[in-house]
Amino acid sequence: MSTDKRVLTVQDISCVGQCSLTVALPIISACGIETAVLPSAVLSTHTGGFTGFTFRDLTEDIPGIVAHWEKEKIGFDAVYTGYLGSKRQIELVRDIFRRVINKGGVKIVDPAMADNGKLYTGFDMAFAAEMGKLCGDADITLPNITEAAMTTGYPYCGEGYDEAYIEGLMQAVLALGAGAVVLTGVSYDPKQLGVAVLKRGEKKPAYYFHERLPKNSHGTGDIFAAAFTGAYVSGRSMIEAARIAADFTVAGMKATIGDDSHWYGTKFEKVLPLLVNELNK
Ligand code: PXL
Repeated sequence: MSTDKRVLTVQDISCVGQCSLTVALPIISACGIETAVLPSAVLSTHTGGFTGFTFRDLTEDIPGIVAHWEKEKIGFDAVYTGYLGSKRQIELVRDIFRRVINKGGVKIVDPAMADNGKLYTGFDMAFAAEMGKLCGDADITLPNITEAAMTTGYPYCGEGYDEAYIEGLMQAVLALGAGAVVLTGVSYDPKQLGVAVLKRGEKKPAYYFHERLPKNSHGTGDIFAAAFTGAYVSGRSMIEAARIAADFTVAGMKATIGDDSHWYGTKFEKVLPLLVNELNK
């Protein structure tokens, strides 16, 4: 029997915008992993800055797709979910977790719905609460600070926080039921930004910090989550996968800074060889 891993990723396809599936498919594939997709919606662009985008909801296609996979005995070693369009889609993803994951398979949930204290266009707090349930089903969930606060009801306090706040926030995510939390966008020093990893049963998170760049770019959460999934499924530990994914994301941001016409995305394609080389070490 093959020992190669197969990952399913469930999220929208934004035709233009370097996010969600147009990021996950190339990045996880570059990690040498077979990547199956379940597009939850088709949008002409992402919703972060474009106006007038189209949105075709594919919710009604999901049950038939999953039933077919079950009939064909198709299973996955990991399911990684990102942006989802509705509460109903979240329910269907929870059902996917119960039906098509191989024994020992991993559930990775990026609750891609908010940043900088604000929900993305089209979401409300009822959606955030439903996303909290999906995070609770996950073996590993990858929120930023805003998403962690909104899915748990923990207070959001912007930039002025300390280690006790971050550790309390991470414990609140674990209390949803998740096996581990990988929190992005953590900073205790204006020059550095990083990731904190806390597993159920542990008191203190492990941290990985990298330089903070002067400008953010769009889609970095999706790039980080896809690279984390690729590295973790390739056999790296959580903190190693977080380091590899963070370094890759920063390299993509560096390739983007300076091109103001590229406000809508991050040029991760330019730095894919770095990720491949790192995983081949
Ligand atoms: O990058 C997250 C994301 C994914 N999908 C869609 C989005 C966004 C963020 O804005 O709009 C459709």
